[in-house]
Amino acid sequence: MSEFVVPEQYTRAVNTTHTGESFPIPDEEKFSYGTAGFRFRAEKLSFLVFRCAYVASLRARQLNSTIGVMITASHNPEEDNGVKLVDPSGDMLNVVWEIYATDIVNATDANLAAAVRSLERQMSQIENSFIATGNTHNARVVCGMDIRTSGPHLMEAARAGAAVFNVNFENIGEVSTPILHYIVKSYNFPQFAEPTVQGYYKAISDAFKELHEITVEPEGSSYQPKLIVDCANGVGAPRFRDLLQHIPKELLEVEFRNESGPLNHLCGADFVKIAQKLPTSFKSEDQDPKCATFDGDADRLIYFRAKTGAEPGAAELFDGDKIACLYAMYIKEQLKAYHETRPTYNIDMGIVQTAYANGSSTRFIKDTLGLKSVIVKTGVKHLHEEASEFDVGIYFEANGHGTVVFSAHFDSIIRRHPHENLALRRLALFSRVINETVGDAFADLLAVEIILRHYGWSMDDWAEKMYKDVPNVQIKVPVADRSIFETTNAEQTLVKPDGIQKMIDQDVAKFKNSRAFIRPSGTENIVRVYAEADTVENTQALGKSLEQVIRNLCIA
Ligand code: G16
Repeated sequence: MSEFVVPEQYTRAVNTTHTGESFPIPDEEKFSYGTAGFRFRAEKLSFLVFRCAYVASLRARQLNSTIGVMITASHNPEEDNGVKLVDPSGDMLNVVWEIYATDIVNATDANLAAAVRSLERQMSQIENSFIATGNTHNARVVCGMDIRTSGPHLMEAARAGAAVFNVNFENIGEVSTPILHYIVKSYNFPQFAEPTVQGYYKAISDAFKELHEITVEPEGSSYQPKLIVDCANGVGAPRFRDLLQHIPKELLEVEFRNESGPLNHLCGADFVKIAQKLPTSFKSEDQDPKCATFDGDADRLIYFRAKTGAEPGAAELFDGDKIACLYAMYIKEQLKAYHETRPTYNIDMGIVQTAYANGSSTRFIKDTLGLKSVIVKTGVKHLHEEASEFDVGIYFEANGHGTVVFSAHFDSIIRRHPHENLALRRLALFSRVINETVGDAFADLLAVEIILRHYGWSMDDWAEKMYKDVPNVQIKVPVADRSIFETTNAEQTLVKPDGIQKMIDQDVAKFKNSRAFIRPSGTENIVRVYAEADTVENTQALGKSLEQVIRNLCIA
C-alpha cells in the first residue's frame, strides 16, 4: 500500500477555508454523520471533505464502481456546507460506511494514516473485495456541488481526497443532489441512462412527454399546465431551467422566482413548510394560484398557494403528505386496472411516512385509500429502506422529500411489458418520470403535473377531493448541545433527558385530538417541536408550552 499523504491545507491543524484563511480544528472536536451526511459551518469543512472523498474512493475501489460525493448543506443557510455520500445504486451511503466515514473524519492528524491503513486492511480481507484482487479500474468518484460560495474550494478538497490513491475523479459542477444520485446510478447501471447531466434531462423529459401524450384530460377538466416556482435562490433555478428546455411550453409553463438572492432566506421548501407562509416575492393577491417550492439543492418539493380567509402572506400547503397521497391514488388506480386484466401477478404497494406526517394524511391513506402507512425515523435513508420492501414503495416526508421505489418484480412485469395495456404503459412511464434513487423536486413536480392533468384537477380540486390538514405547528429551538436528546419509537418518544417525556405527555393531555413530540435535528443545532391539536389556537399553545419545556431545560 502506498503512503497516505495529506496536503497541508487539508490537515485538521491547518484546514484552509474558502476565503484562504486557516481554520484549525481541535483534536477534541467531533463530527457526526447526521440525518443526511456531515453538515457544518463551511470554514470547518476542507479537511472533512478531503477525508470523505478518500472514504468515497476507498468504497469505489472496494466495489470497483462509481461513488458520489455531493457538496451541499441543502436547506441550511449559505454559511453552512456539507457532504452527502452516494452508493453505487444511487441510494444514500450504506450505514456501515457512515461509521467508517465518521471514524476517519474524527481521527487526529497524527492518527489518520494508521486509521486509513487499518480500514484498507479490513477492506482487503473482505471476500469478493476488488481491493484484494487489485481490479479497481472502474473505481470512480463523481462529485457535484450546489451554488454556495464555499463549493468550488470544497470541490478541490474532494479532488485531492480522491487523488490519494489515484481514483478517477469527475467534477460535474453545479447540480441538484438528485441529479448526482441519478448519474451515479447511471454509471453503475449503464442501461439506466447516459451518465451525464444531459442524460438525466433527456431520460426524465422523454418519459414525461411520452406519458403526457397518453394522459387525456377528462371532460370539464380544470387543470392548468402553468405554475410559479420558488427556487429558494438555489441550484434548482439554473438546472430546472435547463430541464425545461426539453419540454414544450404548451405542456408546462413555469414562471421562476427567487433565483439569485440569499440562499434559503425567507424562501424555499423548508421555510414555507415551517412558517406556513408564502416565500418572499410571492403575494396573497398573485393571480396564478398554483405555486411550488424547492429547497437549496432541489431534493424537496412542496406545492402551495395563498391561503384564503387568513392573514396576508399565509400559505396553504400541499406538502409531502399530499403529494404521497396523490401518487398513491394514481398508482392504485393503474394497478387495479392492471390486476383486472392479469390477476395472477400481484404487485403490492405501500406508503412510508415519518412522525411529522399530518394525522389527516395517515387517516386518508388508511380509511380512503385502504392502504397502510408505515412510520419510520426522519431521514430519507430510513424511508427509502422501508419503501424497498414493497413492489411499489411510495415514501414522503411531510417536508417534501420523497419518491417512489420499484422492485425487480415490478420491473419484470410492468417495465418489460409496457405495451400490453394502457395501465401498464402509464405505470411504466410514470416509473421513469420518477427519480427512484432519491427525492427529486424536478421529477416529482413533473409527476404531480401528470396526475393533476389525468384527473383534470385544479388546486381547488386537489384540496377538496383529499383531506384537510389538522392544525399543526413545527418550532425550531436552538440548543447548545442537541446530543443530550435521545428518542425511541420512530422518534416519537423522548428517552433522554430523564423526565421530559412525562412533561410532554402531560401537556398533550390538556388538548383535544392532540399529538406532539420533540426530537433533535440531525442537520442543524436545534431541537424540533411538532404539535397537532383540534384548533389552531390549541396547537400553538401546545407547541409554545413544549418549546418552553426545552428552554427551561437548556437554561437550567
Ligand atoms: C435532510 C434529510 C431529510 C430530513 C431533513 C431534516 O433534508 O435528507 O430526510 O427530513 O434533512 O432533518 P432533521 O430534522 O434531522 O434536521 P435536506 O433536504 O436538508 O437534505
